[in-house]
Amino acid sequence: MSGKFITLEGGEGAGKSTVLAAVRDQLAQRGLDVVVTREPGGTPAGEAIRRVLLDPQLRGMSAECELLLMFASRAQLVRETIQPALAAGRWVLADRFTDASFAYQGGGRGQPPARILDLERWAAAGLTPDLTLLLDVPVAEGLRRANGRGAADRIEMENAEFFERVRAAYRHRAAAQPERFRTIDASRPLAEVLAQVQVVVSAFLDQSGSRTAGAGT
Ligand code: Z5A
Repeated sequence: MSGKFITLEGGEGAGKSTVLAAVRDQLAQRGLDVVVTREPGGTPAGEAIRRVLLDPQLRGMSAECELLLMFASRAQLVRETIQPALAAGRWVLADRFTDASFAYQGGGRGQPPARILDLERWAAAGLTPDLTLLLDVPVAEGLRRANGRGAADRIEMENAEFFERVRAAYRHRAAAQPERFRTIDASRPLAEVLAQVQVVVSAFLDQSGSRTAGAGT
């Protein structure tokens, strides 16, 4: 079976970190060689960029600067980690990817989608996930969960209206690309969320296996 690229997306407190661990285990149980990564970050350069992006002291950062830094991190991750892994037949599981830029910098900050698309083609080498799990949770519930953690980072300091725009952009994107997105109702109890994710990933694995076998690779 050739390598595939799976991403997890969602707003604040949607449960990505929790679900990511379960998906990683599910892939590993199928004997797949899995590379787990995250954005922004995932490489030494990307993690340095992440520290700048999330630094609460840098609240004056412009939307343009933020967008370019997100793609600077992504450009490095694609070339240093994702493309080599996929070329070697490994599977890549990422906590966020370009859909987050369409949601946060596009929906949240109002950056034009066409600009983000240009960056996706250039900086992210046009790489698109094979499967994206969107963990969808009402903003108030997500913020309630996230507030249980430590001090807010620069982006977490945004108001509820910002996160409503982010959520709307994610949902709009998922509706426009149903072949790639699977939307999970992440407001349900964790056990139910994990069960639904497992079914979705199983179906994807079965489909990927049969497609690969059919292609004779
Ligand atoms: N960002 C961007 O703007 N543009 C981009 O292109 C990219 C990113 C790539 C860092 O992302 C920030 O960068 C992020 C988007 C922006 N900013 N914000 N805001 P990140 O993914 O590293 O950080 P995050 O979004 O802040 O992740 P998170 O808040 O940690 O969310 P999570 O991983 O989805 O949540 P969690 O830690 O798994 O769960 C949160 C809590 O809820 C925890 O206590 C869980 O036990 C609990 N939980 C989880 N699921 C449930 C259910 N179903 N019921 C009850 N409780 C639950």
